[in-house]
Amino acid sequence: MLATLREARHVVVLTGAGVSAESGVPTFRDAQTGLWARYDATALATPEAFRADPALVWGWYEWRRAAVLRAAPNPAHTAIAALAGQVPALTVITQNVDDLHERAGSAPVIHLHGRLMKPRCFRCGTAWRYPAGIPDEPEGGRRVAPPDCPRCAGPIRPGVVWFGESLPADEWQSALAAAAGCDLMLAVGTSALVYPAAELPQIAVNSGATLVQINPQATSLDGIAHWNLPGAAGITLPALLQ
Ligand code: BV8
Repeated sequence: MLATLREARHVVVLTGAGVSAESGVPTFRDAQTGLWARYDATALATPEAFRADPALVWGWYEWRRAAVLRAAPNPAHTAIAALAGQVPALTVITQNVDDLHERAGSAPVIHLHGRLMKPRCFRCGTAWRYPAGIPDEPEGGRRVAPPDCPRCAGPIRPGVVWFGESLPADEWQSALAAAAGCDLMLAVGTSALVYPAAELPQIAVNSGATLVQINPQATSLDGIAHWNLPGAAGITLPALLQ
């Protein structure tokens, strides 16, 4: 496999929530904690949920934002950032909404599902900025009313792509092109359950690329990956890429 890595002209790294797990950021499908244990994350990450109870959804995102602000990039993020200097072309595609790839030095990063740190108005789309500091974690189940948009008084929403919302067209087209044009894809820490992102590994394999999966659990990618490395990303990736 290392030979493949050394010979690769264009490497794509596709990450999911598992790449941030060792940074202490909860994954989407691990048991949620506290208040959130009662909720299915996919039920909270929708525009309908936000319309129905904006304070509940905003509170959940404030809890997650606090976790991201308290987190630091882990060795997986660092190894991915270092890869940029080791291969002719590297494309980092993430399903995650945190900024840990950027804080580890990866740039640019294709964020298929938006960015937590880029809030905007739910009604008029005006960009908004979080106040400085780390929010109190409404772990105890406190609802937190979202701020009002300074322009139209609509509610501010997280800058993420919710279920039922389309992916940003430019990001998706760039991800498709990279998957179809790479000769090696590392799929790191994703359950490959969310579409259309979950289509990217198959697109890469169909285009002749080698697919390497890094995940301690089995996923639907096991059947198409050329290499399944059943380990934690923060341990497996540095060992693989050193
Ligand atoms: C859309 C932002 C058009 C919010 C997220 C087919 C085609 C198109 C759409 C669909 C389709 N089938 C179904 C759909 C609808 C839907 C969908 O996919 N539903 C799922 C539930 C079946 N898709 C959509 O709605 C998408 N929109 O297609 O637009 C459209 C428009 C209208 C109507 C229809 C279609 C939008 C999807 C984006 C949703 N937003 N995030 C937020 O973050 O709050 S997705 C969310 O799930 C996160 O981004 C997360 O990253 C992502 C995927 O999950 P994973 O990253 O894989 O995380 P997960 O917890 O599942 O797994 C973690 C993995 O890590 C595990 O395997 C674990 O073993 C592993 N792990 C743990 N620790 C480690 C580790 N690995 C390595 N090291 C470790 N230490």
